[in-house]
Amino acid sequence: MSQPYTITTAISYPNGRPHIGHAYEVIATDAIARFQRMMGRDVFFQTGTDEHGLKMAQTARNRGIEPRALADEMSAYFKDMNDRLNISYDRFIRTSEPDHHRASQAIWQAMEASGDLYLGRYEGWYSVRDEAFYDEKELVEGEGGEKLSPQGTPVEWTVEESWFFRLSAYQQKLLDLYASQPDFIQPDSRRNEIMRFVEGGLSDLSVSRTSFDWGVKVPGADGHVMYVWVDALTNYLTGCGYPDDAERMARYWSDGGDITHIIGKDIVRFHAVYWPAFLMSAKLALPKQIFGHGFLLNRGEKMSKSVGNVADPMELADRFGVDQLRYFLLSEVTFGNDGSYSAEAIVARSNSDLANSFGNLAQRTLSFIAKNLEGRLPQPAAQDVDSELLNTIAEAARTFQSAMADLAPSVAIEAWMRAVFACNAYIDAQAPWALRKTDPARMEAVLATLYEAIASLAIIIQPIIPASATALLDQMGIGGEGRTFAAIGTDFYADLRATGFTLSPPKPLFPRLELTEADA
Ligand code: ME8
Repeated sequence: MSQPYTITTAISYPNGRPHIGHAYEVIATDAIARFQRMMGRDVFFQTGTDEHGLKMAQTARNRGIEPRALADEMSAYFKDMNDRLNISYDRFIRTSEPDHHRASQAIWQAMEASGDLYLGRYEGWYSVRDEAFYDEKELVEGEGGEKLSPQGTPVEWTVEESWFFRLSAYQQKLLDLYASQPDFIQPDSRRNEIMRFVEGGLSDLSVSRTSFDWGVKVPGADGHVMYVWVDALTNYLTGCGYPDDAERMARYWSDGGDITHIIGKDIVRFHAVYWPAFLMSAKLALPKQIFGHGFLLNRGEKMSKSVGNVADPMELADRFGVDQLRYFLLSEVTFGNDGSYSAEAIVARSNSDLANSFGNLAQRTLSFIAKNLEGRLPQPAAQDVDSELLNTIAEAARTFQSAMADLAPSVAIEAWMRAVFACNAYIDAQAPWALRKTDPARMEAVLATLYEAIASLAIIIQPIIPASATALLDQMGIGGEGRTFAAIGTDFYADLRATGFTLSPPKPLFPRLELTEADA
């Protein structure tokens, strides 16, 4: 059986509609999941919505509706966004689902059995916006002298009876984990931040609330609901079958398993400190890696509702195309760093790479074959220049694979783009249209090289622009079993030539995008 690979996004708060930051995270994770499936892995990819907590309860109250109604309404937008963006999730989890409540109560009981939970009284600062507790020493001063969280959000003084998790007992175990598994937190800048935080000492964590009831009930403690992050983090286990499906757990959540959490930089502390501590306490396997990606900025500015510069990913997809948006986000932003988006940048990137370079290469080659060979597929008769081009593409395929395995999609795309350029240089140098009269046999060999080259480029780029790559491979007659990295560099369309497949005049894949006044 193929090797399992578990990958997740953060689950989003459905207190409003999804924004482009949410879209970015699922698109990046989807590209990695699709890539791993191409590598033959048995992928479990989960995303979803984080529906409990004070933030949801307050937003619902302000709208005069029940939290569940808010969650139902907004979660649907997140699911629709995923489907529209061609996200190949295996499960879209909602933390209000019964199996998730069951998993959260089970991990609670496991932590209790380890002696790590005790009843006490919380007195301290809480940020509803971040759903986070902060130590006095972490707070910063706002412009009006008010206290703010390190993320710049308002904090309120909170006093209530609460269960506590003995986080302080895990300081050394966490430091040992970071030392023995240097890739546990990536990129390195995030790892250093977390190590400094843990070295500074850990206070026990308040893990239940009594002032509201929108959450998972604490087993055996009437009036207490779990702190939203306890249940939120547990979503990863729920999808892997915890606590009832031992077989599924053994596959997707076991010691030494390949488990990756893709999250944004603002929530690395929850994933890299609290989460492994909870798992150690409950005697469960740890993930292999926490990757904290950067933030997307609107023309370099932080997005905020009050500024009114929060982009709706569905609008961008409708306006520019799903694959254009996916390609832009993954090529433009180095994964791990912050990045900026604007209509101009999306249009420029899509036109230069997809329309003018790759699309045009495919379009002019395939129309030429359809017209001049009456759709018959060209017969290879390779010369050195032809093999050189195909070697360049095979090399790009290898670079693409290692970059994707390292969670570096922009590096992978760059390698692909260099191969596209090499093809365009080849077509200009070989000028098949000029050979039509002078040397038809050589013309055919050149077209055969290009056919293989273009199909290979389409195969490579599938995880990034799945719909367009599929459409191109369909037009070219390359079947599902030929769409693997292993096929690249072999004469994988020999069978297709033998079947007498006829190529129809190709449909353009990437229209040239234009800016309108509305984009300014
Ligand atoms: O944090 N650019 O939910 P969330 C890129 N429910 N990524 C961004 C972003 C931006 N401008 N803004 C937010 C939560 N994100 C919790 C997670 S996981 C067990 C619970 C990312 O809706 C953010 O970093 O506030 C996070 O990874 C994800 O979007 C959901 O954010």
